[in-house]
Amino acid sequence: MDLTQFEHEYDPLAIDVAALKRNIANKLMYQVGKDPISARPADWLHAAAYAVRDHLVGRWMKTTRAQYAQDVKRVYYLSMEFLIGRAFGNAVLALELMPTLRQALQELDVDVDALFDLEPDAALGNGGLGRLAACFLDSMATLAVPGFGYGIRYDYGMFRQQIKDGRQVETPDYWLSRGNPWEFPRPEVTYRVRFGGRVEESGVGATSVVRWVDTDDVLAMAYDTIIPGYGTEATNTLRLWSAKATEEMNLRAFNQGNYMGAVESKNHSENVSRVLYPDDSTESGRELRLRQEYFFVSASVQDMIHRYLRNHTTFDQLADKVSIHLNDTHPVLAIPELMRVLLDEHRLPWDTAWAHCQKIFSYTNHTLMHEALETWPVDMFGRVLPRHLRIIFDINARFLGALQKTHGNDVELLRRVSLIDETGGRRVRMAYLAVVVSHSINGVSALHSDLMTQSIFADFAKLWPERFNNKTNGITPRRWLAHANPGLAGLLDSRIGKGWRRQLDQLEGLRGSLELPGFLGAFRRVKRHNKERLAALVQKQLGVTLNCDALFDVQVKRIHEYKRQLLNVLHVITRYQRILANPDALWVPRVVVFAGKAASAYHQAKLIIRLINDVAKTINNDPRVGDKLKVVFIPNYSVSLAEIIIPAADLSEQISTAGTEASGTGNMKFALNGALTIGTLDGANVEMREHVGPDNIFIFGHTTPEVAALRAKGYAPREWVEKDGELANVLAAIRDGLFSPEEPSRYQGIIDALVNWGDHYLLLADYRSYVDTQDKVDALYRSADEWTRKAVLNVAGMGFFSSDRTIAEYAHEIWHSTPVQLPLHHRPE
Ligand code: 4GP
Repeated sequence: MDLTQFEHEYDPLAIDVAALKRNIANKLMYQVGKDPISARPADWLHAAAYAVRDHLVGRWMKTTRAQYAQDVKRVYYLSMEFLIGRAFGNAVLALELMPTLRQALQELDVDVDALFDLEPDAALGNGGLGRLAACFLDSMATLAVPGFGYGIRYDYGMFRQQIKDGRQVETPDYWLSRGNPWEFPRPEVTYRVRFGGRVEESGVGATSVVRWVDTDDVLAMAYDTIIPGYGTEATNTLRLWSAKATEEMNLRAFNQGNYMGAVESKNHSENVSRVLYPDDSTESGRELRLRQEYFFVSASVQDMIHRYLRNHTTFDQLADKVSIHLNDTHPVLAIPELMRVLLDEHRLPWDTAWAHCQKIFSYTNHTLMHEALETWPVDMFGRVLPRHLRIIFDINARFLGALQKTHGNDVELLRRVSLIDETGGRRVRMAYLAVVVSHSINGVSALHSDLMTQSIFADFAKLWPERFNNKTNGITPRRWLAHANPGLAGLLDSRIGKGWRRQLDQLEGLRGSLELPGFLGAFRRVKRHNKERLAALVQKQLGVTLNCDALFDVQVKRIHEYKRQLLNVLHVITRYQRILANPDALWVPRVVVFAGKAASAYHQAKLIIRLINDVAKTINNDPRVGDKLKVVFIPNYSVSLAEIIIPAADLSEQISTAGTEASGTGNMKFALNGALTIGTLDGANVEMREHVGPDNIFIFGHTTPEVAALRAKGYAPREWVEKDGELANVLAAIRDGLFSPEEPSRYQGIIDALVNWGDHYLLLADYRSYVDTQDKVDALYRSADEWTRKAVLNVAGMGFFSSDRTIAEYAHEIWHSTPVQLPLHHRPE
């Protein structure tokens, strides 16, 4: 291969196969400590990762130096979750190193694709919120927005999901067991994080001194990961905190021979960064979550203040140099923490500290679900963070006092907006705290941002309308197209050039290819190839053979009642019953793919997983059905699995009850990869319809106002069953144990939820419209060119949904940050 054709703008070594090969061999010997003769694939993975990482380090230092020299404003993105997935392929892509790497490894007799597959996912997140944070880091680096991601380096990420006898079984995900070549441990960057104790106050008024004493401390140690930008030398840093005990062990206990006791307190304090989701069904689990939240924001606030003070001697410019973005409410403790640091440690007056905070903080809401809005019992809060509780009470008193002045003694209003919920046990309302302080509060799609100001934050939106805004989510085209779908990426390059990776709007140019002879066929061949890739995975993991001529109908996302995987199942059963009733009709063959995890204590979601698996087993083994319908549940949904599944989809299921899905980002990934959407007018589907054109998306079901109206007039699910014989048959099949003959009543809980307990998410009300729309899907799929044309138009219309667009909006309108200027690199002659 002639590698000189790969012009490389920044890194002349990137096309030097011999140098890379030498570097990999060196890393294997001197860093991994292995002889090539005995090296296992995992050793090669590490050696290659270290060699590739070297190429990033130069860019990283250059960016950091430029950031200091230009004294840029930094954006600190605080998030409990960063669902970044694998780092290797992403780094190789950013460095445009693939051809060189491939050849170097080939010459070393190592299979590069097998190496990529060995890397564990960094599953430091659960779903959309964490994955959005990862896409944002990628876009911030690509746009050279000087940013830091701050989060927790969980020892155990999102659990590993196994399916045993159709049921979800959770096992720990010890993703670090083989070490992580992408992180730089920074033992010298360690901060003390305090818990508990009590508050002492001396003096009065402006001279009063508050001390937080007798605390129980943990150390937070930094681990840094480089976030490469694409098509730029700019990088950013993801800094994750790991808990270390303040004392390695209790020496006295050790000397007395009490070895377990000697390390007990160490283990206890280090628990704070152990797991992503502590069990929230117990008081101690909930308290651990509160401790985690404080742990990481305290370390992060200390770190950013430390960095600021390296360039400044007063706090006057703090708000010009620091933006803190709160990714949902989990990091909201950063507010009282920054107040504490400024008041208690740097002795700023309250009003000055407060004014800084109001300019520094901004907040994104990601869900309207009431149960997801965090509140903490005042008792627990006061026990764990007594100083912060005082600060929150002070903020609240000033806020309510000011409100009284402007709005009179409207007791109802004061009660509704207070930072302390006094109904039942007293609780601190974290979302309200975020809203009272932040200068910007945004939702994540046009619809969600509207609903947010009409529902959960209605009072505040009246008080401060100027603070509320929308920033529709986006996804990074690097990972979700260039990396995940090399076939489509190659086709796009040949049609519209390579610029779409940074300017996703250029996809518009595809419209001009629609009439080109051979283009639709080429597009279909790419899809076919991706379907074969997925079918091979399914064959290997589940032993189910898929027909790649079938329409691949895919729903992958967390399992949750509002996302309505169950509605999808109702359609699958409908189709099954229709096939049995009329086996010789010309069916459009379908493969229905599910994947997703249910929270471990979410009984109903786990029951849905089991039903999917039981239905799959029944249908897949029914000889009357054959290739006409197959159903698979692929275990352990993850970023790397999504990278295989999404490019293979023909149909994307985005079927949440209107008004419940804040945005969705899976919807964008599918359309970008040439799937048609079947969806409700919910979240970002609404905007997707505008961008891809209403003729190129299958919309069904009640709209948000219709949902509200239906509920208001008294929704009676039973009536919907009574008027729809097909629906009644489907429910009867579930109820009578057709899919669980060994335990016919297994799914009574599902029937109850739908028919007897009010069908909260209106599945039955949307069933008919959904099934009829699925018929339209079949009809279109029969006409291959028509289908493909619409699929292409979906790709063409997705420019708006790049996270680069989203981040550019955040940077301009919320953070007011400017990109770091990187001096141009001159290639040696
Ligand atoms: C998710 C929302 O459910 C999803 O609609 C949205 O696209 C995503 O955030 C990113 O904004 N919320 C969560 C969560 O993941 O944990 O609340």
